[in-house]
This record gives sequence, structure tokens and C-alpha cells, in this order.
Amino acid sequence: MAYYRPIAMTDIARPPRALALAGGRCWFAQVEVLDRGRPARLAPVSEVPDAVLARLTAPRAPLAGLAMDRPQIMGILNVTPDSFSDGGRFLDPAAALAQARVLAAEGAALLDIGGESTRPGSAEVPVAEEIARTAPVIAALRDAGLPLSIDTRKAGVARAALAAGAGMVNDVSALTFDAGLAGVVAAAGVPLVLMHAQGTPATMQDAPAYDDVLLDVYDWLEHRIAVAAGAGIARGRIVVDPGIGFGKTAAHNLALIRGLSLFHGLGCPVLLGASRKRFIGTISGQERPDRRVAGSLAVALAAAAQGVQLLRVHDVAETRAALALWRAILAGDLT
Ligand code: HH2
Repeated sequence: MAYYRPIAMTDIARPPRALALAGGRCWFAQVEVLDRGRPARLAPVSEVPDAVLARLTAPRAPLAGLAMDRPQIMGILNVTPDSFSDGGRFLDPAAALAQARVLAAEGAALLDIGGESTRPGSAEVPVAEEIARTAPVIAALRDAGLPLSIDTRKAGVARAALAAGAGMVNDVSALTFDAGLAGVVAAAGVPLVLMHAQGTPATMQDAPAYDDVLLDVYDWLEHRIAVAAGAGIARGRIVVDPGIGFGKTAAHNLALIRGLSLFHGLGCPVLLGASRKRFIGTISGQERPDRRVAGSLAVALAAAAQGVQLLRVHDVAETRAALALWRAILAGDLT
């Protein structure tokens, strides 16, 4: 089976035949045709089947009120004692609220609030504990003026978060962890992030292996979209995420980031969560997660250049500044 990866461009000199990638600023006039076991080759868009082309080009509907024709910043707020980067800093509700307000003021378009670390080797948190960490913070922020997403794998936690004012669910297990979560999301009619992971957080970094990481993750996400749609979650409300660091080596992460534009073929907005992750530390030589900002920005800009619509980041102010310069250089857009 052939896969068509749009060669995403951002140059202001855009050929007349070029097509907008997912209705955004990036454009493409060629694709890379990928097929397992065969050498990749370049082809003109005229070779792409109509159904695939329609998915690659269709403007994405706004998500939680946010336009999907540009990269939007999702600020990370981990109300946990043990997250890999900010664990323990925002476990106290007052500290969590203060950090949420900082992220909002720095320009986050939405906030992703989590009460369970899913870093490699992490242990599961009981539902009641996860609710106690997240629901009060969400309730206190419900009128803060920006959409809130609950980062959870569990139906009970999502239900409590939605009741408290969350408007989106981010599931790093893509509905594989809790059979009840799809029903909660479908009933609420809210957007859902389906993220790829190989294995569970406890063991996922032991020996991750793929036939072809880009195509395997693509196929897996396509299957999870079908499962979610079958459970009554509208395709227009689904976001896909290749799951950087979840059962992946540094080489796997880089292959996914290099090939990100392929995921537009799934017809949904694409989210990337690479902020401060280990491979950035490995490549940039920064052991401390809070010193991985520059590397994280390089990845964020690489993702923006491939039309990714949501960037899940710890460093909101820095990412916002980087994107502002990126936009200004590309098109003289000074907003
Ligand atoms: N990464 C983390 C958590 N949730 N959700 C999505 N959709 N994509 C991601 O890449 C992703 C995610 C892990 O990062 P973080 O929240 O900073 O750490 P921890 O899991 O230790 O709390």
C-alpha cells in the first residue's frame, strides 16, 4: 500500500499549482510516495488519489474554539509529584493555579492539565487521587478564558474534569487503557487527542521496535480513529499525535518528526508533544529538562514548518516568541 507524504513548504514564492496543507499556511506541490520494502520516490500531486488529496488539503474545523489554520500553543500543567520536567512544582493547588495564569498570560491558547505522570517507568495513579489533583484546578480555571484539556487515560477522571469545566480530553493511550473513556467523550461531544504509544509507561522504553516507525504509527492511528468514530466520536473532533518518547528510541522520534506531514493524511489536526523530552537532552547535551528549551524550540519550529496545528509545550513564552518570528519571516505577518 502506498502512503503519500506531502513535501511541506513555507516559502513565500508559492507556485500557482501548489495546494494548501490542511487549509493552513504550508503548501505542497509534490509528495513523497512511501511503500514498505520499496525505495521512497517523489511524485507530483496529480499522482495522489482523490480521497487522500481531499484529506491532505481540507481545512480543519476549529477545535475547542481555536482556529486550526496555524500552530496553536497548548501549555502543559502537571499537577503531579513526579512528572519528568516539572514534577512536584505544581502539586499544591495554589501553585498550580498560579502557573496556569502564567501560562495563559504568556500566550497559551489552551492548557493541558494532568494528574498522572506517564514518563518512562512511571506507576499508575488511583482514579480518586488523579481527580483530587486535577478537578479543583480545572474548576478554579473554568472562567480563565481559555480552553482546558484533561490529560488522562481514565473515564472517571475525564468525567470529573468535564464536569469541572474541561472542554477537551487528551488520552495518551488512544482509548486502549479504559474501555469507558470513549463513551464519556462521545456523550460530552468534546475533542479528543489520540496519541500513539507502544507498550505502557512502565515498560515502553525497554526495547521499542518497529517495522517502519512512520508507517506503523500512521496505521495504528488510523485504526484508533476508526475505533473512536465507531464509538460515536465525530472525526472532526479527533486530534492525532505520534507520541514522541512513548515507546520510541531517539532515532524513532527523529524519524517521526522528519515525516510529520504524513499524518495530515489522516484528515485530523496533528498535535506534537516533544517539549523538553529526553532525546532533546541527548542531542543537545542537556541533562536537565529545564535547560532543554532551545532544543524544544527547534523541534517546535520544525513541526510548525510541517503544518502541525497543536504544540504541547512547557515553555509557552519562548515558543510564542519563536512562532511570532517564524510567521513574521515567512509572510511579514507581525501579529
Ligand atoms: N507527553 C506527555 C504527557 N502527555 N500528551 C500528548 N498528547 N502528547 C505527548 O507527547 C504527551 C502527552 C509527557 O510529558 P509531560 O506531561 O511533560 O510529563 P509527565 O508524563 O512525566 O507528566
